[in-house]
Amino acid sequence: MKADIGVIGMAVMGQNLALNIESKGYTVAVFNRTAARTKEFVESKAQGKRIIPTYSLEEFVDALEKPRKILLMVKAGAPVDEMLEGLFPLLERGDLVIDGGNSHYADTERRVKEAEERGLLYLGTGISGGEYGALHGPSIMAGGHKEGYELVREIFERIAAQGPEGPCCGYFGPGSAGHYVKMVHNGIEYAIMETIAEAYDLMKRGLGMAPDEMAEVFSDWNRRELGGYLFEITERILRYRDPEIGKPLVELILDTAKQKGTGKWSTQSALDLGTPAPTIAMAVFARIISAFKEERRAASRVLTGPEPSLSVDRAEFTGRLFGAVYLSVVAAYAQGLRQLRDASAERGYGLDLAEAARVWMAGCIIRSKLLVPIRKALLEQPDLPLLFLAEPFKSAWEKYHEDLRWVTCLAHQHGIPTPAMDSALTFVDAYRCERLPANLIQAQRDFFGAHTYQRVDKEGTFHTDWEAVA
Ligand code: NBP
Repeated sequence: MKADIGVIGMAVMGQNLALNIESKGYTVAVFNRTAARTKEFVESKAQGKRIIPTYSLEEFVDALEKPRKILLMVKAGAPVDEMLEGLFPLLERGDLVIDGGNSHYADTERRVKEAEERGLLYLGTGISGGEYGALHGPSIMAGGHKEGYELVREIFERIAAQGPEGPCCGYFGPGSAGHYVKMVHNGIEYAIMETIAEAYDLMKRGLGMAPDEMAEVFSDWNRRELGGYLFEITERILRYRDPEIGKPLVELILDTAKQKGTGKWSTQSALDLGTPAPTIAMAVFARIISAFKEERRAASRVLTGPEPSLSVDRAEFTGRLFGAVYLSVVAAYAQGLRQLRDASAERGYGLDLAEAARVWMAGCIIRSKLLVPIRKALLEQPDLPLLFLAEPFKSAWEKYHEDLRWVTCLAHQHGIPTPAMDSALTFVDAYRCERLPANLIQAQRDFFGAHTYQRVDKEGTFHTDWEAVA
């Protein structure tokens, strides 16, 4: 019996995706560079299942029904190229390779072309939801050869998380469109996580709240329009106690966060495109600063600042913190979606942003109740420049912007850093400002570099000999 699909890479994601696909009635061939891992997987988790272990690439390719469908779940970067180098020569015209890892979109663009030159089909596919999602229903963002997507559409639709508006998988466009959407998804994820961390810091250091008390606040927010995966897990994390010590585990965790790449790539691409994604960027920088633990420890003894404790009414503060967090989270989606819009225009992806919102509704880290009104706004106005211009976000800005100002102002007065919330506020304040001080910047550029400027009172390009006049 030949397999319907093959999975290469038997680490966490590959194993769970193979089990998910098998559970939907398909036969799956599996292969891993290190044979012991395949053996262990098959013996521990795949007994009695339609899973065919293979121990060479030739055996793996032979085990597959034609046209072959191969899902690659190996570490992003050079391992993908190494695997493709061995795999491509064994495949036949019309076979499909799907890279389901977090590959950089530029690598995917190159690999799609390499596959095409060999008559093969290729899909660069972002898969979100981590280990749990891979097994029970991930969110799948595919891009590359459309015919390739049609070959696996049925499998993807069956293994994906089932959202309120259909299975959370979709085809986003040619080339690297799928991996680009997944990268920006991760950028949004960074910004929401940083916003939540700032809210936690304000409640903990500012109000002196205990983890259980903060969990109650997150529980309340979860029941409201902010509810979503990251808020749910935060509530659970805050309630979790270390079984040995009995203390909240979160307080025992070292405060240095890693940033593996996709948040950084998302920001790098935003800079290249000239699209504003400051809240996502600040979230990446916040993690970078957190990693300077020793320097921070030393600086904390040298650089003074105000006491973090806030003398405010707790209920009023947490009430207004909701508004600040709400607007910051909307800013994260607004910036990410704007980046997708600009990338699509520049790279010819033809992205459907409402479809991205639909695919993010379940199975992924940024799933949120907010995606329902976000999708509605994008369906009504597919070329919407920024979420804040559409309802219900326009009204939310009016309702909550004073809360965001009040919360960040208090944070500044008490020396508690809130880079994501600050950037969300200044981003919208700059976006809604008809006249920014960039006129002075243009004058400075013209002064020192003769870069010229345009005027508001007449047409043309101008240069002034500022030294002569001054
Ligand atoms: P890892 O990213 O940890 O990669 C381990 C796998 O890559 C193993 O199967 C390993 O084989 C294989 N591999 C390596 Br390392 N170098 C190789 C090479 N040169 N040739 C062939 N195979 C090689 O696995 P993962 O955490 O399951 O993630 C897989 C992909 O999915 C990654 O791109 C990841 O970024 C992405 N992703 C992960 C998550 C998550 O929650 N973990 C979520 C979403 C996306 P070996 O056993 O022989 O060393």
